[in-house]
Amino acid sequence: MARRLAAAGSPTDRSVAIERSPSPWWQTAVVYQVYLRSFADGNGDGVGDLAGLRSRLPYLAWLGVDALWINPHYPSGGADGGYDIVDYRAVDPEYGDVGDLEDLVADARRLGLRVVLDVVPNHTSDRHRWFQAALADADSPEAARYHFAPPSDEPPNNWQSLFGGPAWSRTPDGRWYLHLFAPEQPDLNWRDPAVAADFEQTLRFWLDRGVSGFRVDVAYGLFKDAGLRDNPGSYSPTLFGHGPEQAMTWNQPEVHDVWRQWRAICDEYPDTMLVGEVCLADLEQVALYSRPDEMHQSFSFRLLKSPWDTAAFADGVQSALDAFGRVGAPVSWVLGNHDKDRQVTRFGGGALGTARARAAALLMLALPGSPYVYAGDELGLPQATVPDEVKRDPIFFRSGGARAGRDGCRVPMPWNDTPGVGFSPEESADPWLPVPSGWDRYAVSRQARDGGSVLTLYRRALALRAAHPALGSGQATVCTQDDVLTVTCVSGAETVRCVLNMGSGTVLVGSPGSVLLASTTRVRQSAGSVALPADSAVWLVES
Ligand code: TEU
Ligand code: CA
Repeated sequence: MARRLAAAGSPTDRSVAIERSPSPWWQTAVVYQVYLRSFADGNGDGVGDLAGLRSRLPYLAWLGVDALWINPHYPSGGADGGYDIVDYRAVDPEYGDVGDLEDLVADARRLGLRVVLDVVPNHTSDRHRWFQAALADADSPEAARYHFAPPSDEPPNNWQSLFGGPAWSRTPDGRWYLHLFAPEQPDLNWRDPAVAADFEQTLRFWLDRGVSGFRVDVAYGLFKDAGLRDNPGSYSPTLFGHGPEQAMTWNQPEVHDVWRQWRAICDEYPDTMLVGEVCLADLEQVALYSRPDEMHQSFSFRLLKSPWDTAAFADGVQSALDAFGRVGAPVSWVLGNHDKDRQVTRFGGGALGTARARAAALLMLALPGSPYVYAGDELGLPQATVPDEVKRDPIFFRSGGARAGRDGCRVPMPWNDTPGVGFSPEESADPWLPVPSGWDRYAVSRQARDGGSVLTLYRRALALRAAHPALGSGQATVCTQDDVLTVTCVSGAETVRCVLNMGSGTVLVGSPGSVLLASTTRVRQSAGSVALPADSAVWLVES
């Protein structure tokens, strides 16, 4: 009942409702994103798997996160890191089987961790039995579940694939079919009711196995303009996502009914949730996907896509608080994921990038809502250099090498300082992507015993976040002064300020209360003020 109350009213009503009854877990959950292929290899074939992940669950509990989201674990054609799914109700044999997933969920639960799966409803693999049947027979019911057009010289419209090139390819018999991503990822036609019916079965299949919900891939897609008309403009990677230039391809109003249906299904399973990947430029539009009867959350990618700039960060925080506040949904904060260069590298690399990533982590973990931590960000991993010969990302290939692709944030996790960094058992096959040399310096085993490591900072921050309601579930106010961004978080009698110095010199913060946590050891507190060096952040508590 708490959710209904929480969702119904204004942001103010919501806080009243939360105080009346314990809030649903997902409103403030710290969710750890596991890139399964690169997390931990249990059986020594060089590929991360469910057994490996299961063996590392105690690490996640020790770290202090609340839930994990696992990137696609399904049998896949392997064209896009698992996002080309062949069978939605199975586990890729490389990763284990359905029993392993059930065991993972059970172990996780015992450790107080929830498991969220990835689901990919916009497109299937070209090897999916539906697409195979559609290729074999243009008049089959399966053909109606995709977007086919009869043979002709030109593709049906001007749409472009997000991975480069036209969004239309030809079948062996000359028909066109639509793929907004790789040609191996044909788009489903959600105007065919058989598609929705099948996904309902998929959701129930996994919910019946105890998972706590789904991260929904390309949730802004699914429906296309009914007439498949030309887009008014071509896609330019605008700062925050797609806009009106792509009006025919994305964000069709019909898609919201799908989320209402999925929400109704989740409502039958207590304590489950949906988080949507909605890559639209307009955050107000993104938030509409998390109205009270739709998905519980939709990612706010503003901070992920902001440069190290005070105004951009302040706007990233404030606009998300405003947009999601208006619909009564928590903000899901994202600083890193499997599609984007690592923070340390984005923010300048080396010691500078690391200092900034540490400071950004304190900002994100202070904010009210549900932060997502991408595996390896808690180790301060930089973007890895992956040699072209071993790259896997279709973005690299389809751009003819012009775009580096996403492999550099998908290399194996370093667990210890042995030569193989403990990703696989000893004497195993080579890992599927090479471990960069020197990666052992980031290993969990080293950082866990280093009081100054990024890992120790995350662990302390998560423990404090759990202990202080102002952190993660307060009312937040944002203000900037020159290059200093301050977020004041209030819960009951407690106030915690997160002060982030994005400028190039030390600043003095007045009437600070006391330092709860700082992103650097170079913070100095004296009577009445705190000296905060460039590229650092601090949590200050007043009570
Ligand atoms: O990404 C969807 C998406 O919109 C992409 O444009 C994303 O922003 C891009 O990869 C950034 O470079 C999702 C998944 O997160 C991604 O890994 C998949 O490749 C994609 O869907 C297709 O399923
Ligand atoms: Ca393996």
